[in-house]
Amino acid sequence: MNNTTLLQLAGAGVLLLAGALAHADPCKLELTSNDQMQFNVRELIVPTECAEVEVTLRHSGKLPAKTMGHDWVLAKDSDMSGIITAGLAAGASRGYLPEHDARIIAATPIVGGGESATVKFPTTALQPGTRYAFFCTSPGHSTIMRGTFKFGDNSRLVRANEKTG
Ligand SMILES: [Cu+2]
Repeated sequence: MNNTTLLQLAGAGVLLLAGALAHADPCKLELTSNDQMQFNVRELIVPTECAEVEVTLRHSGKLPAKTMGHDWVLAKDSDMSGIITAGLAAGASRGYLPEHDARIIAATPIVGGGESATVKFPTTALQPGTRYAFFCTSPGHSTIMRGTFKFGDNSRLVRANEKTG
């Protein structure tokens, strides 16, 4: 084996590594929330090939859950305001989420600064082409902390899941 071959092998290794990073599991999504009451993405897209979706919500801030807690809730767009109202009625002790509410497709618990939470759910409840929303149910947050969730629409997958800052 001469030096050129070794260099080629090393180069191939780097390419393989880059490929693995670029093609991270599209069924596992991650988003971040902060002390400024923001999610870092406005749109999440899951390809229809996913039988199960895993969403991890991180809180990159310092404020505790009591004052700046966030959750990640998924529902049909048309169910969002009803869930938020019911969540307010449920109150802080229930994490601002109504119990046993069939409209909620998935939800994480509320996290404070430095914490994270993960939720896994099957895609059997999702239909391609339906407009879904993700949002935070902490009081007043959903006016800013909301986004669109799509099942399918693979052509826009890479761009949409890119973090916006
Ligand atoms: Cu929030």
